[in-house]
Amino acid sequence: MTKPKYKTMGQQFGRRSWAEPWKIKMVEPIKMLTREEREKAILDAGHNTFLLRSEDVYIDLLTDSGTNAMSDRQWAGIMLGDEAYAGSRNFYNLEDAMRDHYGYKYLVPTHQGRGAEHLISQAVIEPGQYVPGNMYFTTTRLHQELAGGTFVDVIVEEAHDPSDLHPFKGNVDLEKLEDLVKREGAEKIAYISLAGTVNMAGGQPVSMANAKALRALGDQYNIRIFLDATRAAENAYFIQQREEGYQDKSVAEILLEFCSYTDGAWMSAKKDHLVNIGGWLAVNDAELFDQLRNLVVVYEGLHTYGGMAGRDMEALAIGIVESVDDHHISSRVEQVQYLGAIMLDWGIPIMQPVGGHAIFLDARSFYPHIPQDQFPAQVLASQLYLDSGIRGMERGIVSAGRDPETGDHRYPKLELTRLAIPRRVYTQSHMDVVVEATKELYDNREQTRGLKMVYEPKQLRFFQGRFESL
Ligand code: P70
Repeated sequence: MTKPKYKTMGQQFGRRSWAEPWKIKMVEPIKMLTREEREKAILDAGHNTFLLRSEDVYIDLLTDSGTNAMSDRQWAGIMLGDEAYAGSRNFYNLEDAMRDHYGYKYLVPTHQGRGAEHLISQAVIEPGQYVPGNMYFTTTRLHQELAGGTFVDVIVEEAHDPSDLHPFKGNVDLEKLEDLVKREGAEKIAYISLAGTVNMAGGQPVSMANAKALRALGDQYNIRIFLDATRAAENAYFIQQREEGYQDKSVAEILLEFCSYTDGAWMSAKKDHLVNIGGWLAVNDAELFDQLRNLVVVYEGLHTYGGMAGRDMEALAIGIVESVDDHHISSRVEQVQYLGAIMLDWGIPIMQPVGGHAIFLDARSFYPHIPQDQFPAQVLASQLYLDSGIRGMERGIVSAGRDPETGDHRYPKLELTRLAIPRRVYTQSHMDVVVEATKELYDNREQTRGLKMVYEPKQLRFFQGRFESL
């Protein structure tokens, strides 16, 4: 017999192959437009991928938020919706699931993550206070600012370097934090804003040791810690894979321990929890809970639905349980790792190490000839759509917005284009198409020119801003 010519993907990586821990029961057809059609679509969208119609997109990597595939059980849960205005049984199922897997005492449901950010910011920030955190997130920081707070970045320095291989680039730099506390006084700190797998840093995790040390510091100065738990299950998986002493613990156990070092959390359930809409806020302090429960009825809905339908809460309760399953989480994160490994192997500049939910293309290295105020990451997102109908998102100077004091652009060190992978939606073949398209752009990068902004909204300008080619 002749030597076999072909290798499976596992063999190419020197391991036994594994496959997704699910099979497909229903499909949603997608199509690729012609180059001319895509050209028209991206011009109509002002080079902003948020303004494209989803029907014009071939592989949609705009976000992993609300774009996940629900399981048959979650869909069955939809039929069990108890649409009572008050006291829906689905709320109690959600409360139980949160307590079992996150361990907080009290739950306030919200329509999505930013609803929860709004409530916690209004409740615990006094105007003039600081909110230190491990890198900003757009909506989180905006709500902190709207409540009169000032966000202060205290993430480790390594997080700002796209090629640094630190395994926990989401960690808080405890020295930076303590300096701020000593300089301003503990009473000027509203709380510590900790995010599990830091979105804007490339989906980088926080170690358990860092969370523990943060707790000690919080106790010493009497400062509370609130967790953005949006992708904390993915954070727990990285701890299991990378941190000494956690290899034999389940993701569920790790998540519970991680949360135990914090005083509460907010959640965009549209990510880890595998639903299309939903969120929550949870705290341990009874008095704070009372305050939040009063606020939620003003802005979201009654405290037993908070803007969600009963059926949404049921799908979410089931999603929480599925999200901490070790087989699920490893296949989810490893799919992202697979895409990243090939990109790195092919010399495409990406943020390293590869995070949990997305590949972040390093637009500065991609287009060194395009200055930051000509929006290289926006250019890259636009070009990727034009080349192959793949939709990503700008995460650079446009996302960073303007400094409220000076009015000038904020110039972030990271100028990234994010390709976020929805959970349980795309296969390995889709990942292969993505990496080949990106390589094509990389090979032809020198011809590409910058953009100018022709329409700029005041808040969160990346959502609706418009651009023209230079
Ligand atoms: C994304 C989405 C949402 C998000 C998050 C973290 C770490 C809170 C939220 C808000 C959607 C998005 C939001 C703003 C700009 C671009 C995209 N992230 N914390 O794609 O939650 O969307 O439910 O209100 O990642 O990363 P929600």
